[in-house]
Amino acid sequence: MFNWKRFGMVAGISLTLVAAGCGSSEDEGTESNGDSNGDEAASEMNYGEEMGYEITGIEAGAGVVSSAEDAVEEYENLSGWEVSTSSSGAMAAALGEAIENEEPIVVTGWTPHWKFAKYDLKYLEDPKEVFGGEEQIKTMVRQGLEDDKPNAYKILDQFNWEAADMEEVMLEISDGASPEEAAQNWISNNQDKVDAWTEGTEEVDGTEVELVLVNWDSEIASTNVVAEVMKEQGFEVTITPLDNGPMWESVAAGEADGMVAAWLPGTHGDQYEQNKDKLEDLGANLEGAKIGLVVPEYMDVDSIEDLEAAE
Ligand code: PBE
Repeated sequence: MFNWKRFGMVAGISLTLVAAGCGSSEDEGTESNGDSNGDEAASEMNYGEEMGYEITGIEAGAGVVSSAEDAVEEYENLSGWEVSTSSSGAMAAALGEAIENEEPIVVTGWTPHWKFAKYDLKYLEDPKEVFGGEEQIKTMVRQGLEDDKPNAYKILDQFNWEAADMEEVMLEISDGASPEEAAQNWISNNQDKVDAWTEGTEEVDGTEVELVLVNWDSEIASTNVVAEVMKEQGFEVTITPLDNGPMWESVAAGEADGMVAAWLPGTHGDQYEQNKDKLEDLGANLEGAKIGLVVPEYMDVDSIEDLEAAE
């Protein structure tokens, strides 16, 4: 089957690349004025101006975007900066383009993510701790799921893996595999882990389960792995993509059965507070997650405080 969605995406990215290519020839002209050589030129460069004082964000509802907006408020040197919003895919494309042209870029980033395996990147230090510390990714289900669909509940409860596992799936998807395909490959190479998730459950005959997610690369990986495992157990699984707020609300309202995409305590702290009384927290499915501002290694900045305010 021809994959129109992917074709559209690739075509979109190539067009953007062409556009970026045109833009950067002008920039190069400016840069090659004077004796620009290596490090000296880099430290003299005002990265902020070159980036239009823009932090390249992702979906508007993402926690990392609100934290970036808080950072703009809290750090004096970010006065005049803005956080642009688009999508995780557009952010990744912008990052790839900037790296190809060795241009500066600041993105809202997170771990686990395939970008760290593909590119040399670093988190900017965050002395004011606006982005918080290490986080867990937790599983949340609707109230009543345990009684209605005990086997689905138990698999979701027992789902638990490591950052390296998630990264493996994400990387394969970013290299072009479909989420289902990447999930199935991971499952067949990690049958021991999967067996622990289905332990003590019985197969079912077409019981419907609806999982919700936001189309963040990390959650596409985890949700598809859980869905494929459930399908192997006889469930009919639907995955519904939503924005962050609606993802939480749909589980709290009992419209969806569950999600494996709750980043806590910081990133989704507000959504958790608003919905916690109406959903069931099944605990962490992954430890050691993190969010922050991420830049290419070649940029001569180490801390958020090294960025320059807009004049
Ligand atoms: N993320 C990925 C999400 C949570 C998972 C870090 C982009 C967010 O910022 O809300």
